[in-house]
Amino acid sequence: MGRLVVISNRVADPRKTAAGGLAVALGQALEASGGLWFGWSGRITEGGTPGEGEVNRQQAGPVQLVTVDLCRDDHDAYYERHSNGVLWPVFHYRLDLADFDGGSISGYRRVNQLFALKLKALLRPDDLIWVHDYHLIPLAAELRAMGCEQRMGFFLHIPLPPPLMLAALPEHEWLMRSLFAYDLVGLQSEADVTHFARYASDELQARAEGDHGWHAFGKTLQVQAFPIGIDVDEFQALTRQREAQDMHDQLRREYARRRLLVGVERLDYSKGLPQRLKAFRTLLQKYPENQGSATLIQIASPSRESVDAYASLRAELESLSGAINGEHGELDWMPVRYIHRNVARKRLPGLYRAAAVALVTPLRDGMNLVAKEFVAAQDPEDPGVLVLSRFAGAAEQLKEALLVNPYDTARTAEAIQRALQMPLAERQQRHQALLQRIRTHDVHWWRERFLRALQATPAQEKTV
Ligand code: ADQ
Repeated sequence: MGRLVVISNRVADPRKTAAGGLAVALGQALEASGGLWFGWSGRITEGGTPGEGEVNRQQAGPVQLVTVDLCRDDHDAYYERHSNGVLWPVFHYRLDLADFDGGSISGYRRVNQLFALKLKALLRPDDLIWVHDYHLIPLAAELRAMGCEQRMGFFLHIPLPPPLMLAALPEHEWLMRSLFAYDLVGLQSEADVTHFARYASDELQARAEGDHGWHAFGKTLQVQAFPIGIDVDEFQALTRQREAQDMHDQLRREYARRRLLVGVERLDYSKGLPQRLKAFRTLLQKYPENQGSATLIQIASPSRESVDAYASLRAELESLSGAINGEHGELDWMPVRYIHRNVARKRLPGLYRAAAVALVTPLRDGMNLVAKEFVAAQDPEDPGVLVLSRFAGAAEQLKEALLVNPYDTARTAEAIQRALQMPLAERQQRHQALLQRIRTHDVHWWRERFLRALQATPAQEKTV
């Protein structure tokens, strides 16, 4: 294999312990090939010139980290207004939250061009290029326009919506056509692949070719589902470490006679947090045996706070959790512990393992790694139960979870009650099956399968 070049909006140093499973998994692949990781530095320069940015280089073992600073205008237009203000909501089926007027296709394109220009100077002819996520969809098209002929693959971490919804984007044809500059496009689920197929044939008049190919604009693009996984071994090792054990023991002591439920995510409207709190409130109302016992620890770390929809979601959650505690709380017990902060990655497995039930109930999610981490962290002798939204990509794989429609408050509450009451033998059985699935389809399987498929794409004319 040639050198691997990974491009993503943010670049992580794979050697840092705080790095998540994905950074570690990509880091390993980069290390093996002496690779390059390229992206935004996270720095915003005030008063810089749009379309220009300083390049920073750092060596992390055998991996070269190269990042570009963005000026304030570029950052706001590309990252905040277009990627997070328009693409994120539309791809998550939330047309009502997309700020179409605030979007900036020109800023989005300008930064992709800037990245392409800076990256091109570093590329070798036999590099294998792997671009990540919705911020960088047109990157390959920009590189091709500059004459780059390397094999290029793209992985979309978020869902791909149905054609009708995609067409809400004013530039949907341009955006989807730009995917054909890649050799391989990876999506999270079969549902996403179906959406691509319908869009490609109906809107782009693409013709199916072979098992996964789509022919249009004089070239063939391979499109396949590569459901992302976690590093199960790494996560289980984390579960055995002191920080996680201390967290677990402390919670088990504190909740010795109570039942613990847990939710962990970034505070994001795609994660279904208000709906989850409402289902939890219904659980307390409808099944009074949970009064004084069932406690929901909801961690929602700050995210994208400058986008309006996130600020109002935060206010809604604060008011809902306050209302539930006001209605149901007792002098010595509060039903909701809502925490608007990050939890150290090393403590997370302890929190998962102490919980009887995990509530992973997004309204829409590309995959959802928290669901898989929860399964990995359980004690197989006495495992907790996963309540999972059918709208998470993970639901295609994790069939043994209790699948719910998070918009259906009463039935979600019913499923939570069922989870709380599930007999040990059933919990063990379900957990064993789930663990098997996340083990077989872990992050290494995902990465290797993608890279093998990318290398196997047919050589062809590279311009689009
Ligand atoms: P996210 O939307 O960020 O990822 P997710 O898949 O759940 O969602 O991954 C989040 C990661 O961050 C997990 O490893 C989790 O442990 C950690 N995390 C989340 N909240 C945290 C908190 N409050 N404190 C500490 N750690 C926290 C996007 C897509 C997903 C897709 C992933 C990977 O939206 O659908 O699964 O990319 O492709």
